[in-house]
Amino acid sequence: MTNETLLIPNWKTRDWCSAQKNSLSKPVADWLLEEDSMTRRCERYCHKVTVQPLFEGYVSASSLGKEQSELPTDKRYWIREVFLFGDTIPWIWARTVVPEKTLSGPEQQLIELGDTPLGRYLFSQAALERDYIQVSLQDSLWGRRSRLRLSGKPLLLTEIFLPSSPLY
Ligand code: VNL
Ligand code: VNL
Repeated sequence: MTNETLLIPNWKTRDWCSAQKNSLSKPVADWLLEEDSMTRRCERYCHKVTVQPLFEGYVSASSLGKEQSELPTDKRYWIREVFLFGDTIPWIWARTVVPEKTLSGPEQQLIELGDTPLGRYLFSQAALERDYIQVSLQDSLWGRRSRLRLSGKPLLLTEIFLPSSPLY
């Protein structure tokens, strides 16, 4: 694996629009509009999915990108950024933004994921809902952004599909 393939895609300046099925080709829609766990989906295309955390920690509202308008105002936000690998190949760069107020009760586990894929936690939760999914195409890379709720409390997920991912 070369360093080049591990470049973090540009996410801060991306424009997002609501996902309209008819504006996406079938295979792209099939990936971007996946409603079940992306981790589980990736597992169908390789032997082993692993996540490599790049950053986990709190930031203030001022260091969020355009994400701020998608989430309630809070004092701090928990950020998790990872590369998801299919076997040895980086497939997805993913960023999760969790307002501190969301981290009450069982949701406190979100800050203890380490190298456990987020989906393993999220999709074991009965109280998971999705508000919306948005998509984006920039620098030839597809991305999607979802606002989810756990027990009614919001979090924002961004996933950018890297050139070697099976989406392409
Ligand atoms: C979603 C799907 C989120 C699969 C995931 O988080 C996932 C989603 C990791 O419904 O947006 O693995
Ligand atoms: C993670 C893994 C996040 C797979 C993802 O989307 C994802 C994670 C936000 O472990 O943080 O698709």
